[in-house]
Amino acid sequence: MPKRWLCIFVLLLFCATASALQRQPDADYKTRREALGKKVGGIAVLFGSLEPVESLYSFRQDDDFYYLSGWTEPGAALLIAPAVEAGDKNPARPYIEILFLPPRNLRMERFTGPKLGADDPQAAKLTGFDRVEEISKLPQELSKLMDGGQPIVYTELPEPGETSPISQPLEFLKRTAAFLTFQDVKPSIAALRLHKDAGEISLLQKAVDISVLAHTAAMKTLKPNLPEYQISALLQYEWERRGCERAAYPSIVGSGHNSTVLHYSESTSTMKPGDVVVIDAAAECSMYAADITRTLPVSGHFTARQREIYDIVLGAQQAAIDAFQLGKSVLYGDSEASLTRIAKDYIRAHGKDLHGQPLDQYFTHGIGHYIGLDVHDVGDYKLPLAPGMTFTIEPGIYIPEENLGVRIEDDFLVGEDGKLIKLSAALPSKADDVEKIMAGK
Ligand SMILES: [Mn+2]
Repeated sequence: MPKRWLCIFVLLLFCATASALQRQPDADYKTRREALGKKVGGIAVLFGSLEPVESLYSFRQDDDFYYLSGWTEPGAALLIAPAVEAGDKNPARPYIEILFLPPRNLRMERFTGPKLGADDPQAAKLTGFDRVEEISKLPQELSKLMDGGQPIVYTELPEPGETSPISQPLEFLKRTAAFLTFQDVKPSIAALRLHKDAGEISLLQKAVDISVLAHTAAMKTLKPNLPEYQISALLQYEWERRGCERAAYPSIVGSGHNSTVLHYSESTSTMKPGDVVVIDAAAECSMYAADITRTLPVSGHFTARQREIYDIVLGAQQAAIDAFQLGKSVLYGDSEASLTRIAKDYIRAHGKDLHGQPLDQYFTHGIGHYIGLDVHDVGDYKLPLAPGMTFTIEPGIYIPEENLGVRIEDDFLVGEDGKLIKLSAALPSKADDVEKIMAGK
């Protein structure tokens, strides 16, 4: 097939699958835009991801832009200006929001599929924004809002030396509206994203549920002498056939010594009888990422030593769950409120390595991380866990000398009532239950 036709074919394939994305009601995104306007107390401008040029990688919208817009087409921008009360020097101004869309390129649309233009009479209705304009109008709309006010714009600033996708549109704005100064809006958006609304929780639950089905299929399929990549491929198949866009992160299927390598993702070894395999894999569905790990015995039964280590890891996870206190517990640190410390203390108090040394030296990462639009989601880790926050609890012990790594990872939500909810409870984690599923019982 000539390269060009292959290219069109692949793009059509992408367009056909992208429609599975489930969007929250328009009002949810608007609520977030209004909240951001209030939070920064000034004008915010955000840019979505740009269309990949000459690239067959599928387009994925920027997380922050998606969070505020639910918009999945490339090259867009948005502007939010909170309502201002009348003062000595300025008249009152209502809340303003505008979505800016790139001009349509009909030649490119033959490759990438039809796009919405700002001149479409349905544009506001289709996007849920009060107003939709062409992106060339952005500087002019900004200067209208700056009348007599502070010329500060809250936007996403790249870190010094970083060439992020944001740099390009930001440079455009700096050139065309030289009177402006810029402040970083990322921390304000991160603070909003940390607390998930009901719609986000149900999307995240769907990603978790489908990941659980994929793990269950892996448990039933695993047997000695399979290459790791066959399990990796099976997982991918299980979530894509249920409409999820992609893996939330590169799947880890690591057996034997590979089970002790935290981010092993080659999946090229053959799984040997008597070894364990760490499967850390989950789906991204409608932009939300799950994150689940199970450790399985390749032959279907844990050895006594494997089960001993397995039970310590599971016990450490349970200790962290039991220690959870609303408004007090944090994920990291050495304080008594830290769930990492609780798990570490548990591991230190239970079991030894081959030299009689405590096992906590083999727990080489933190207890977990926030999950959401990003698998390592944004948010301040110093804040105590509060309602609407979603995160993993994933202790592990990795002993290279014994070719033995065990990690057990589940996804959690702090509910409105302040109780911890295990979103991935449908996937068993007790050693006996795992062996039963593997035996087909
Ligand atoms: Mn994780």
